[in-house]
Amino acid sequence: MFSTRRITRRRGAALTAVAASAALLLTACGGDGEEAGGGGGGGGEGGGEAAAITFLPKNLGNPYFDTSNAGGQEAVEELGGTFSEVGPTEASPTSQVSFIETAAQQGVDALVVSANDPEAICDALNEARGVGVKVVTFDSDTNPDCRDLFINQATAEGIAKVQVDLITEQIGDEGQIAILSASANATNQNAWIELMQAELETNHPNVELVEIAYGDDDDQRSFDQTAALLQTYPDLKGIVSPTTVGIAAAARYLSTSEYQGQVALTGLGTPNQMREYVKDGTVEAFALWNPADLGYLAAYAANALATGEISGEAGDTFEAGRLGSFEVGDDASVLLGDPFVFDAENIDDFDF
Ligand code: RAM
Repeated sequence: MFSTRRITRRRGAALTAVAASAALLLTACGGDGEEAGGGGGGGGEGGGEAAAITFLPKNLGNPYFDTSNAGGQEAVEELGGTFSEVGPTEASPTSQVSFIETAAQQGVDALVVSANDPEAICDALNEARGVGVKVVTFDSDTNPDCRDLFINQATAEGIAKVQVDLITEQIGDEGQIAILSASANATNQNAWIELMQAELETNHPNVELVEIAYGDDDDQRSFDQTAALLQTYPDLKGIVSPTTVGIAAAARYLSTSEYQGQVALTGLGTPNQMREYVKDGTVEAFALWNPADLGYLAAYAANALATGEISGEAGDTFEAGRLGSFEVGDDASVLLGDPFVFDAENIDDFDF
């Protein structure tokens, strides 16, 4: 039905187990405070010692990043390294700069960052690199010259296509749709939106994209933007939200409104946040990858860079624990896999 891979039950069970153990780790380590520990020195001098690795998500308080960072922590602990997580409360372009500077001062071996803006954190990242910190972006990239590697969750084309396939199928391939995105500068959402627009123009001439709204990966703002879209466009047939924060807030709004079941909603969500809205008929199907695997892979890549096992050149290969072996592609990026589609039939197989 969709070009993307559906996850098998077995894979589902494995994902559930991973997410459960990741959640336990997060709880055991005190979760996601504003400042979660220091990091500081140690390995990463080419001698094969495990590294001190700091994760820096777009913002704190987002279950997606709680899960990806728990995957990162799982990997760092397997490697015998030191894991830290820090981050801003707001997903704004420069809100991560001070955290990058602090991590560099502390002498961490590697930073794993999801960028709120492709350019705004580049100077800080390059200064950190100048004092020996390896920089891995994951989830949302910077410009390639500000980092050593990008860990990509799935191809941008694949992520765009699955969302267009889902929404066009759900609205009968005609009518008005809107996009509810994250922050206006987010590298990942902007790349996906550009490709979604191209796919709509080429293959869905009767579907009209009337607006791209921004909820800034903030729950209340995303909720308010959903209300505004529905009020402004009385003929709206669907909303695509390529952000886990946006789709959950939009689903919450729709589920108790007159639009439930009338206006379709899809995009990228976590099964745990979307389960009740799939069960109550607000949402038919949505997509994502496994954020825990993404964080886990990013941590293994960061460790391989920091210990000198790889330099980030195309063709470099490294082992990533339970995920197996990966190869660096041409643009210094590493690909996790394909997006998954979640619906009423499979959503209970997942716990993240
Ligand atoms: C939100 C963030 C993240 C994105 C997911 C799909 O959690 O914007 O960057 O990858 O949604």
